[in-house]
Parts: sequence; structure tokens; C-alpha cells
Amino acid sequence: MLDARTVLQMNEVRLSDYRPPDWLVPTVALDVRLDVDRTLVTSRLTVTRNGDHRRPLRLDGQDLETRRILVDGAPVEAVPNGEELVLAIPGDSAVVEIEVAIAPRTNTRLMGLYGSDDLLVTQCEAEGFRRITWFPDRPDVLSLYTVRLEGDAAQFPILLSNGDRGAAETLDGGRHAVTWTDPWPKPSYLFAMVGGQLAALRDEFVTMNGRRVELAIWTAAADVGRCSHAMAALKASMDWDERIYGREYDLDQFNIVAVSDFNAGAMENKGLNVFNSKYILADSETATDADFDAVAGVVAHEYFHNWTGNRVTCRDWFQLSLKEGLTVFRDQQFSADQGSAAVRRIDDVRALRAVQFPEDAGPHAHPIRPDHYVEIGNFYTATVYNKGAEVIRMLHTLLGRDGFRRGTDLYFERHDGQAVTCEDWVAAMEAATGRNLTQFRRWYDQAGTPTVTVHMARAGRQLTVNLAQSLAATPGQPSKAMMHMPFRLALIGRDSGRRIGDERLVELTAGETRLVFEDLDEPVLLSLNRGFSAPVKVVAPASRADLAFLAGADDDPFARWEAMQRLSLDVLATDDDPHELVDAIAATLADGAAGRLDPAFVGEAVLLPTEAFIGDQASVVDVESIHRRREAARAAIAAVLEPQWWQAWHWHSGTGTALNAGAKGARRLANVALAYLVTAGSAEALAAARQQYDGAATMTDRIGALSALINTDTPERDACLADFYDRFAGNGDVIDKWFTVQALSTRADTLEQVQVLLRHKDFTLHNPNRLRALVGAFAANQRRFHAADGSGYRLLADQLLAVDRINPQSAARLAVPLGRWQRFDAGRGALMQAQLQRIAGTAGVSKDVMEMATRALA
Ligand code: 0A1
Ligand code: ZN
Repeated sequence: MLDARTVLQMNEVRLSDYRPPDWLVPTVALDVRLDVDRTLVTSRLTVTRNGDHRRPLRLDGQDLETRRILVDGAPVEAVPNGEELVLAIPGDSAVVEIEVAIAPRTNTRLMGLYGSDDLLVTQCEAEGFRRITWFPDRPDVLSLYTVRLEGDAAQFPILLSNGDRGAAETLDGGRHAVTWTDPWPKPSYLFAMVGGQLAALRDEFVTMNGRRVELAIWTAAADVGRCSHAMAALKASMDWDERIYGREYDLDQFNIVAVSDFNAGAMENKGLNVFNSKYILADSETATDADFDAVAGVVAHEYFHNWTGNRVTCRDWFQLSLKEGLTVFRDQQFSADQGSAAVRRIDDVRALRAVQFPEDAGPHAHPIRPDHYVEIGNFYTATVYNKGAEVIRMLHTLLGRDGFRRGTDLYFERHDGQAVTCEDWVAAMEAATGRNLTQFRRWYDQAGTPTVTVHMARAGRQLTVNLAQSLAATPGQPSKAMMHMPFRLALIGRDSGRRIGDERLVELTAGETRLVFEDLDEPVLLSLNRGFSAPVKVVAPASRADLAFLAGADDDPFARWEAMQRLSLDVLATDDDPHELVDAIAATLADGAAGRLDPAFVGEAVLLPTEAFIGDQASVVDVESIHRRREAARAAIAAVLEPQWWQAWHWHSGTGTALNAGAKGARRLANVALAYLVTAGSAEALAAARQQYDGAATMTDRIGALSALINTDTPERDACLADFYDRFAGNGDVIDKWFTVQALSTRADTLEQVQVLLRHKDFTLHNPNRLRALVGAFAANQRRFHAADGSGYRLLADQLLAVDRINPQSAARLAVPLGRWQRFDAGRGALMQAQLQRIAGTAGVSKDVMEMATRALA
């Protein structure tokens, strides 16, 4: 019997093994008879030999019942060998016709064609098309698709696929059919079809060249009224991509479908985006301000893929960041343009540090362009997406806005209609700007978060600053080369509180970089990595007093927020009295009250770092001390500043439903204030929370009040929790919030409550959102998930193994928290490892989970 690791290595796909496809498929005609239990798919592929070779045509397939295979009209007796079908083709081209049957109802993996509510819907990225029919299912095979969808007219009145809608047929027996033609060649992962009872919110967009595009967002009839925010975001995205990147939409129709059961956020299928409903449906009753922003961000992301991903696609899955890093960067730019850019940047950095930094520091560390994988589904990671976006942002910083735009123009000009590599992208940037990016390319190859260590020495009016970079070893990469990083910094006068001179953009390329500043008249402090110009950790000595000073004076909003974070981390790493932190927060609140800072920024700045982030700073995460110290600091901040919190709450609560930056900022600050007030624990605070809950005009305020109460043991908590469920029963996206808020409670009974919730009638392992809402959220509750007796780990592993039998992709994601075992004390580490071993040792576990568990144990 082979051990798990050997089996994994045998299944490993390596970048170095890449070879162009042996056969191309210029055209695909699909005829699909939709049926929930047994859908028949007939494909007609024209295939042409690619290059001078005699190799057969190899097709991928999974869970297909193969009924008939014809080559040039003649039946062939080929028998699939597992997930491969090999067809000998004598000539250099042929027509291959294959008929298969598939079973959407039992497709619980949600890859390929599956059922969600009463719909049939597809998900093909990365390797789902092979679950619909036999095909060379790789992104460098681009085809023109014609798709005829047929089904019962009452059950499937709406039939959608990619491209433009063509002929409709009315058939006998209450059936009908529609044919869709996509004029743009595309890889199979961008194929989509949807059938079911859907209603649409419709609109239109006229492009920069006067082309009229019909827009439709499809959902259940009852939800059409909740699509307007998504529609506005779609139109804004179309306009933005024209203005900022010169990119125009290229079909007469753009359709979006919202579904309840979806493995990821959304999918950019050509002309037919499919969305997780939580990123489409939004109104002030049911969606928080953060949800509204997420809807706009994801709508923009998928729309932007039309150029970065679809018109120019990836040669192979190792190049995933080519489309994802670039598209995340573009959606971040878009969102920054829509609202408060400073707060958006802080949020982006917060997300990167919460998910990607730990990934880079753990057993699953990989470069933004990985060079091997077993299951590609495991590489849709924060590294590929979010660090990938940071790498694109660094290029933008290095080349400047105009240089970057010249680069993207050239990239589109050179590669439109092609499947290309990250190297092609960087080469276009070089060619358009004349910059040499040889060293910069290392960002694509090297995993891990670099550290920049800063020292300064003052001699009279001269200041010398030394910046040293380093990058620790990661799995498979014992030694690293120096990175090329843009590092923005400035000096802040310690007396004047003003910036001294201009901000500098320093390009760090060597191990050490020395900067000299002359003619300084006052003591100065360093404002470092402004705007988070490089995705690195910065280590720089600074006293608490200096950090507090910067938190009040730095003119770069990110650096100002960062100063407060550093001060918080410094204080929370000790049992010291947190008075420096209390004072700095008081000063920030005073700046807000005086109108010198906007409330959204204040709301961000006065939040303490999460327990997880505090843990990430230490060599060994001390779960209990972190929790105790942070709670003590929260209590002090709440008690000492109680009048200020009341003032902030009174000023900013009850802002109505407006979605402008001012109103959103006010709600943010009011909710932070309310949480501190409830922490301070007065009867008035509980009453205020109850009042805010009952009178809430928005979900932001309602869930804000509930979150403030959730850690308490009070009748108000229980009443609001019960009301919340009753009020929103039946609305899945909102009931998810009800599960999450309980899973995140710091109360001692949280694990027990989660166990109760796992048995709740609304809990199901089949819905990825619900699984994330309860089990995923619980695993992010540092204090309670990491219970010293290992009960949290056992709970997670139990659920993981149960989901694996249903949906391996969802299951594999749950392994990530256990993979961090090396960061915890020996006792917890052993308990986490034991669960990973149990998972890896379970018979029949999926390769998705096996890869994650085995790598975590390595
Ligand atoms: N390309 C999509 C993400 C995505 C990836 C895999 C999926 O399979 C379940 C679904 C969606 C995006 O970046 O939005
Ligand atoms: Zn994407």
C-alpha cells in the first residue's frame, strides 16, 4: 500500500511539465436536454491536430455516463479509462460527437451542472466542464461555442448561456429550446448555462462607441427588488473600465444570475456571470454597509474579468494570479474611487494581514505563481488573489499611473484572444515603459512575506536611515533572493507635527539601503511604507510616545492608522496599564469630534487589532493571555472614555439608510462606540443597544447592536437573538449572519452553542455559505476554537470529514486553521496535529483534503 504522500506526489501537476495542447478544438456545439435527474449532453467538437506529432486525442471527464462516441460520423468503441478518454484520430482534423448523461440532483460538489433551489446552474472553473462532457479541459484550448438548451417550458422557462441569445423553439409536450452563440473564443472554464424560473431586473448601458448593451440580473421573482445596488455597480464598473483602462464591453447582452448554493463568491463566465446570492441581493433591511460594498466590489471584479481573464486568459492554472491578482487590483482601485480611498486601503491591508500573511508564514505558503499542485481548487488562495493584487499595485507604483496604463494597453494589444503567462504580462509592462523588471519577477517565484528592518541615526542636522530586507525560508524554498520593492516614506517633525519635505519613493533592491536626510531643524519620526506601498512587515523601533504622536500627526492615512495599530500591539504584548492607548484613542475621538478626521477613519483607528493578529506577532500564540490582555484593554478604554463613547453614539447613531461615505462612516463609529459602551456594562448601555436593535433602519445598525450584546449574559442578548431569527427566517443570507454572530461570541459556552447550532434545522453541510457562516466563523474565534482541551479542533475535523463526502472543495478549506499548529504551544500543536492525522488517515478522503492535510503535517 502506498502512503498518502507518495499518492499525492504521483498526482502532482508541475509547471515545468507544461506542454501545449496536442489537439485544438476550434468549435463546440452543445445540445443539452435539461433534467434535474438525468440531463443529456450531446457535444460536437471539431478537433485539429496542434503541431507535428502522432499522439491521440485525450479528453477529460468525471462522473459522466458515456452513451455514444462518433468520430467523423462513425461509432467508435473507445472505453473511458477512469477520468480519461483516449481517441485515436487518423487524420489532422475530425468531428467528434459524444453523448453523455449527467445527474445534476446528486451533484453535491457544486462543480459542473448542479441544482440550486429550483435552478440548474453550472460552475466550470477550474475543472468543472469535464463534469458536463468529455473535453480537453484546460484553459489554453479556446473554442467558439454554440449551445442549444432544451427543457420543460414550465420548469425551465428561462434558458441562458454565454454570448448572444439566438433562435427560440416551441416544441411538443410543453418543451422549448433556446440557442445561444458566443462570438468570442473561450476556454471551457468560462462556459456557463442556467435553466429555471427566474425573473430579471433589466437595464441598459451604452458603451463609449455607442453600442447598446442589455443588462439583466436574474433571480427569484421575490428578490428582483433587491438587485438595484448590484445593477448600479455593474453600470458604474462598465463606465469605469472605459475611462480608466479604455476597455469596452463586447457583447449585446450581459447577464448575471444569483444562486444560493455556490462554492465561491462569483464567476466571470463570458456574458453570463453566476453569483453567490450574497454578492447580489442587498437592501438596507438585510445587508450591512460592508455587504453593500462587497456586492459592488464583486460585481466589479467579475465584470473586469471580461478583459483581464476572458479576452486575455491564462495558459495554465499556475498562471491564475495573472487574471486574479490583476482583477483584484482593478476592483480595489474601482472601490477606492467610489468611496473613502483611505478606509478602503486600510480594509484591504487588514484583509491581507488576516488571511494572506498567515498563509505565507505557514505550511501552505506558496508563491503567487505556484509551481506544483495536486488539486487546483486548493490554490484559489489569498496569496494568488490578494498578494497577487499587491504585486500588481507595486508595478503601478513603480511605473506610475501613465506607465502602467501604457503597459496594460500593450498587454491587451499583444494578447487579445490568447491564453498567456505571468511572464507575458511582465514583458508587456517592460516593453511599454522601458523598465527592467528582472528582479521584480521574483515576486512571482518566491513565497513568504519579506521583512524590512529600519534603523535611524541622527547626527546634528543629518539623519541616516538604514533599511534592511530579509525573507525567511518557506516550504520548498530554503534560501531566497533579494526582492525589488517600492517603499514610500516621509519624515514627520516631532515638534511641528508636520511632514518635512516631500514623500520619497525608495526602490529597495539590495539587502541594505541607506538614505541620508540633511538640514533637519527638529527631531523627526519616520512615516514608513506609506499607503502600504509594499506587502511587507516593517520592524522599526519606536517608543509608545512616538507612536501616539504619529497616530495623531501622520499625514498619510494608512500610516496614521498603522501607528495606532503598532501602539496597540506594543501595549497588548504586555500586562502594562494601557493608559498610552487610552490617551491615543481619546485624542483620535477628539479629532473626530472636532471634524478633523472623518468618522469612518475614526471608527477604524479606535478598533484594537484582533486576537488573531496579535497572535501573529508572537513566536508562540498564547491564546489565553492575548484574550485576557485585550479584554482588559477594552474594558479600560470603555470605562475611561465612557462619556466620549456616549457622545460618539449620540452624534452618529440613527443615520438613516443613506449609503454615502459620510453616513456609512457615522454608522461605523456609532457601532464601535456602542460595543465599548456595552463593554463598560451600564444598564443604560444595554438599553441603548436594545433601543438601537429595535429601531434599526439598517442591517448595519441591527447586527451592530446584536454583536455588541452577543458576548454578554443578558436578557437583551437573548431577546435580540430570538427576534433576529424570527424576523429573518427564510432569508438564507441573513440567517447566515445569525449563525456567525453566535459562532464568534467570546462567551465560555460558545463551543456548546455551536454544537447546538449544528443540529439546528436551518443548518446544512450542503450549502457552502451556511458551512462558512457557522463552522468557518467558529474556527476564526481564536479564544474558543483554540480551547486547550482540543474540543474545538475535534469539532472542526468532524465537520470537515462530514462535508468531504459532499463537497471536497468546501471541506479542504476547513483544513487551513488546523495547519497553523506550529504557531501554538506544544499542547495545542499536538492536538491540532492529531486531528490532521486523523483526517489524513481516514479512508476515502478526497484528494482536495488529502493535499491540504498532508502539506499541513509536512
Ligand atoms: N474566478 C472566480 C472565482 C471562482 C473560482 C472557482 C470557483 O469554483 C467553485 C468559483 C469561482 C473569481 O475570481 O471571481
Ligand atoms: Zn476573479
